[in-house]
Amino acid sequence: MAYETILTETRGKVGLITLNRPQALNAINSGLTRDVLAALQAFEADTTIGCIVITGSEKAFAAGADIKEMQSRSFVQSYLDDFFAEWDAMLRVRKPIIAAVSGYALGGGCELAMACDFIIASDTAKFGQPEITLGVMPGMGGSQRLTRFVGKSKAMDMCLTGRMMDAAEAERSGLVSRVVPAGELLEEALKAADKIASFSLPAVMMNKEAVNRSYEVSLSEGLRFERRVFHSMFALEDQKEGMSAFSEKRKPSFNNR
Ligand code: CO8
Repeated sequence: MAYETILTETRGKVGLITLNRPQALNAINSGLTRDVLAALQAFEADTTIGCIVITGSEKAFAAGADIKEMQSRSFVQSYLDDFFAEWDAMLRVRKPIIAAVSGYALGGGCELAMACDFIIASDTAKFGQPEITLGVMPGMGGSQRLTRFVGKSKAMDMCLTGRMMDAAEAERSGLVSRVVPAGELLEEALKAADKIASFSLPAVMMNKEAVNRSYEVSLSEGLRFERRVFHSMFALEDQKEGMSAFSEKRKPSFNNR
């Protein structure tokens, strides 16, 4: 499929999506929304792919929703279209998605990164929810996900003042899983993705599902869910292979069954 606002490629078992609207610092317009969601669905359906990476440019992961496209919207249009609800499709992607963030991840850009399963940041990354400076608020999950990542105090600070958080603060606060030197960002993200893709895909997907469940349910329900999924994993050929390989002191060869 031909995309206008992103580049896609496969690197072994990893699907790579590069946001590519340099003239607008990868601002998220309707075309980019359509393209990213289609690419995610294509990688999800591709049985050779075990992990997906979304990245941007050195200067910007994405500088937010496209303000110029949004500015003349009306309430009725936004309500009837359920503006930005199409991003809910990202939650249905069951393979892991890593955000590799360099430069600005602002507004919808920060929200897109947070909708991924984890964020690897370059030391130049800057995160923020500056919607307040435009007379609005986060609309793609920022007020909810940022609060879960960094806690109420910092989330309030970011949403109410619109200030940016640098990579070191983002790592300290639990927003990103690791920070790497700018020149090594893609390599490190692809290395992590490649590692994930080398494991049993059903086991990877069940791990993702269980961690995500912890955001939605009580601890006791989450523990019950984890235990049930854990029990079911003994039906996997890959569980037999993984544990046999350990006992036999050899590398496992998973076949996603
Ligand atoms: N939308 C549209 N165009 C943008 C955006 C954007 N978010 N960000 C940058 N651009 C454009 C600029 O207009 C400029 O275009 P041009 O050359 O034609 O003037 C080009 O990208 C380069 O940008 P700058 O010249 O501004 O570059 P600087 O290096 O000087 O500054 C900044 C970089 C600080 C990132 C600056 O561009 C900036 O502040 N951008 C806006 C950041 C922002 O406010 N983002 C939040 C947007 S709102 C949002 O995301 C809400 C999401 C949820 C909404 C849901 C509603 C239901």
